[in-house]
Amino acid sequence: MQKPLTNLARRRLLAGSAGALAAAGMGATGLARGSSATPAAPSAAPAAKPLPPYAAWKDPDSVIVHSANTIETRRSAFGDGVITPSRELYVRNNLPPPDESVLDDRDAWAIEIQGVKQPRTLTLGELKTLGVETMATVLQCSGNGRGYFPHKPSGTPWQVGAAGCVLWTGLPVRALVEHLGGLEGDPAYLTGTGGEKLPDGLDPNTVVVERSVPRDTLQDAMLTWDMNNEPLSLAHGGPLRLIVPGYNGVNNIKYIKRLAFTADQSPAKIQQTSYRLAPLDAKPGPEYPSAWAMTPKSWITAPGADGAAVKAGRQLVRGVALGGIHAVKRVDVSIDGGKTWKQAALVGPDLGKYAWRQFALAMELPAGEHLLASRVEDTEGNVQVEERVENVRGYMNSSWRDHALKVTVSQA
Ligand SMILES: Nc1nc2c(c(=O)[nH]1)N[C@H]1C(S)=C(S)[C@@H](COP(=O)(O)O)O[C@H]1N2
Ligand SMILES: [Mo]
Repeated sequence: MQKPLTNLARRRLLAGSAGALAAAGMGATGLARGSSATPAAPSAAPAAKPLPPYAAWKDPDSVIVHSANTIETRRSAFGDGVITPSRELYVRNNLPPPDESVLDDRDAWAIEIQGVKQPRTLTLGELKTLGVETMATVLQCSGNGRGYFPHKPSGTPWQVGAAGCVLWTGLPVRALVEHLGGLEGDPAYLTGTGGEKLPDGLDPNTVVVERSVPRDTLQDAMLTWDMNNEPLSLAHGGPLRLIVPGYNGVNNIKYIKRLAFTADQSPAKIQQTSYRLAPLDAKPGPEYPSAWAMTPKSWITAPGADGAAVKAGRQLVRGVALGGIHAVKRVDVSIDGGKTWKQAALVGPDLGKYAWRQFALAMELPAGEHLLASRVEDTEGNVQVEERVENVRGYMNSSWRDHALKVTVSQA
């Protein structure tokens, strides 16, 4: 069956070379970034990168392929539903994923559990007999919004789309711990280890994806095997993935092969020096805060995202808002770059404090340029920050100013 052209695809066809720019991730979204962004010459526009084989099932119109291991959702793709469709969800791999064959017999996947009274290795098949729960969480890379840091940190220049709201089904970690007799002693951390094959000849600690988070996250953490009502794909960590709700993406270990309750944080580089919020002139190290809990953040998704045309008149200003580790309380919207604000309605079902909320507000938009911004407040009174917290690697950008959307409204 022929797929109807999405607005985006149609616009690209019409736009010609501008479409090629957009497809290469340098189009309207890049231009909307702010005054520092300069458009690339159309003649120099590289072709859109193809989706890598393990993610070939993603919707090419909804994503920006930065590299084989970094794929971002377009701002305009965050659409009507509260859950981000799997085919539109971003992908981030620090290492190439394991071989597709790990999905041949999912229930045979084994995970070692340590730091409990009865440490042992369990198969996914056994985990499935111990309990089940479904939960919605925001999955967001700590580098989401890095593209708005003026010092151009190394790493993928994500805009808004290294994030999504996802439904997970799996076993609550607290049920697993109970089943294994409880914690051994008083461990400070929960440490998860990824099951990728590590390159030969390197110290494993320099490459392994192993992250430690505070022990008490076990209360809400889950070992998941199903995402958005489908068996977990290889791209997103199948057969088995740790979800630490409210915590930055990197702590949500894919292909998890070991879950340990430990006295110390992992010695891996990804724990000790990467994902640390160090000042601009500093060398990141364990003395700086780790990219753990997410902070309140929201962004506008319509109208005018990715260069979509906007006509003067009544428009529904829409977006998504997350609280991090606390629920969203309210969202305010501005169409004048933050001079004046109006409270938006929270719409869609409330899927719990770790999910994001959609918001909408009908506004009269006159012709001309407008800077659309949104600002979320959580139930503890924490308000989304106006300015980014500068840090050398460009992590955790929650600035409402950086994420504001510049739209040019034409005469109706
Ligand atoms: N085993 C493993 N887990 C991992 C990673 C990885 O490279 N290997 N990347 C992390 C990072 S940095 C992020 S942002 C998320 C991305 O999840 P996604 O690809 O399902 O969107 O997974 C995290 N878990
Ligand atoms: Mo990430």
